[in-house]
Amino acid sequence: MFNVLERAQNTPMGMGGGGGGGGGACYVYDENLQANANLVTPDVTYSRGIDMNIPMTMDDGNTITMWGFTDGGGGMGGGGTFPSPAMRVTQGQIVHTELDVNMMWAHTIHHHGIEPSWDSDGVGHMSWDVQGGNYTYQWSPAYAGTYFYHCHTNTVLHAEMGMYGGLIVDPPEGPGTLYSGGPTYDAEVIWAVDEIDSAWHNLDWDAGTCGADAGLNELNPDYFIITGVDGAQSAMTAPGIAATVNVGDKLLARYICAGYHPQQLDFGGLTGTIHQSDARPLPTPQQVTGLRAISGERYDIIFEPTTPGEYTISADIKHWATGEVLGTARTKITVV
Ligand SMILES: [Cu+2]
Repeated sequence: MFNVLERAQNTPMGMGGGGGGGGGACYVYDENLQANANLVTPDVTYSRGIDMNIPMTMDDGNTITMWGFTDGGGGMGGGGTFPSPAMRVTQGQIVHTELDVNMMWAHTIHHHGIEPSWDSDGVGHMSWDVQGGNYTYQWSPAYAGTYFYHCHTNTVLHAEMGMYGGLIVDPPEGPGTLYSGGPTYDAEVIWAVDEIDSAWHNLDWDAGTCGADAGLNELNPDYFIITGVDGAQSAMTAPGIAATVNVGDKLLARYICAGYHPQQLDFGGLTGTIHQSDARPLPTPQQVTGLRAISGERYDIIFEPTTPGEYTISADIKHWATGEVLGTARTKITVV
């Protein structure tokens, strides 16, 4: 274990380009990382490394540094994306997620909404923080639907920095059916709506754990994004976020509230049907023209538009206490 008091006196290390260094860390974790003792032969394996220097160019021309996971390979070699590469598995499969953290800073993977045993839950301090080594998480999704995975070390910061990716669980019927025996769809989009406070993006990986006030109780976002794309303008046309469908097509929107402040969605004149909340079917599907969500929630919404046109989907990010609209991210459904 680190000596917290001693380390708190050290000068925090700047992240710089994401390379080298270490030490000065206040985040306390068990350095005696042990292998997962309960592994069986998996049906699917994902490999994830760490990249803490992912440039994201905003519509205003500014570039923000994001953190994220790579699709295979560990260490400092780059290759990460924001959001991190999605995982897509079939209900009931046994899945291994191999996390390689070949660096001085700790990270984990928590598969949000999946219910594994404690040693595969990836919650820092509760199960292993992974640093300078690798760890294999084992999980098996019991319910089809929309999930996401994220780092759970110094979570307030690491999730805000972008360390998350989509996680889709298909029913045995495969893609095109939301859940077993449930509704079908012809096309799908992922809307992971998030806010970014660019002032946080110069902080050290353990900011807020050194006793001083790092300001992590104040999230003052200046960018509002959808699935890693600036929601000011770019998300209006980004593939996989914006969609063009025919009248009568069924478009599934997999919506993830990936930010911290509550979000108010408006479907711009379209009516959607909420079939699932947090990957569980609603007893009665709900027809809505928008919805409100809080951090970590997911909704599976199917649109079956009847009238050609362009429909702007907007997400207002509202201050958690005051309700003030801090900003809006937008995308578009075009019906032809
Ligand atoms: Cu992390």
